[in-house]
Amino acid sequence: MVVLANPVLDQISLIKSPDPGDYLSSIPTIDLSSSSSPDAIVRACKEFGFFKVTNHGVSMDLVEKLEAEAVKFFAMPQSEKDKSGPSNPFGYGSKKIGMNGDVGWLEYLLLATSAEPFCESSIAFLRDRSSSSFRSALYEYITSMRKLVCQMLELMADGLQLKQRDTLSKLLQGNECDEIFRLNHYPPCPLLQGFNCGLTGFGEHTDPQIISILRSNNTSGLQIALSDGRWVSVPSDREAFFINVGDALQVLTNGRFRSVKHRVVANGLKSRVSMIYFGGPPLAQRIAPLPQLMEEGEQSLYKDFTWEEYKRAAYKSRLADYRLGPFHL
Ligand code: GA4
Repeated sequence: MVVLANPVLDQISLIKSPDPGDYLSSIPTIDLSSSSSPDAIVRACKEFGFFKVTNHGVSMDLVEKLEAEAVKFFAMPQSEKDKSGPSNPFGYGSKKIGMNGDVGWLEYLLLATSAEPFCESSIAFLRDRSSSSFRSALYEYITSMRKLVCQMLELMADGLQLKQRDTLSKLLQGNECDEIFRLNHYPPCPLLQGFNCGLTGFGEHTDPQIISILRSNNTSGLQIALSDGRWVSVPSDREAFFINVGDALQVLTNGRFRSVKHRVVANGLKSRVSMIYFGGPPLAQRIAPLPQLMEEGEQSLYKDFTWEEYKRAAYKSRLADYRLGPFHL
């Protein structure tokens, strides 16, 4: 057993470093400019619940602008960042994830972004006059994520041969949507040097929402679980976006799409910064398999529930729990 003599690290579990062969070499890549993407997207959602998109049309200048703002935020003195915390569940948080005892080697800013303007937020940093460049970069970024999410959900609907292209995308439209944005900073952990292991940055979990869009700097760390349970590392790509199918989309497709289990391993040497957009429906939205998808005689695998019911249950769970378990029929 590896023992790292540091009380801060006591509660955070170690993860064995991947062998070179454990890198996901053929990560499903969806070229949004290609006409074959509806089929490819559906295949990736069924097999992995995960893929990356290229030619997405989101300006790299915008991505870099927001990333630079995030780096500035995390570089502020601890006492300044603490003014926006502790996260409950929104705001600045460090090491504690959620409210049920999960910990990881990271600090983060978790924001509910459906309610604008951001300067009216309850989070001190977002209200601050000096954060206007952060707010405008955030606003622009969120606007492009909404567009991208819509484009992808329409491609999924095409690939699933749904008559109405907006069957899925309309679930994420309007002010009532439950949209969350997360900035994560995984600082390097020099104590790990020389050990063949990494520290849990963000422990294994599935995302509760419909879909998530992740972008990270050029630092590896993201791992996904394949359907046989094997963990593989995802090579970083700062120009692409990585997409996760969430629990709600697994239910909407009656289990055809797979909500992907993923985790982040912190790096010994390099800082990792990621920005994640989570698309959730309005709280009152009923989450149930789409009738248009069901084949003759096919039964729903899940009990009927609303997004609000699922979210409430999710916030009572531990990160690694199988949250859909209690909703299975
Ligand atoms: C996982 C996906 C998103 O990051 C998140 C997380 C949320 C939180 O950090 O507050 C949760 C986690 C996530 C699922 C179970 C609960 C809630 C932490 C936790 C232990 C913002 C989300 O929506 O669900």
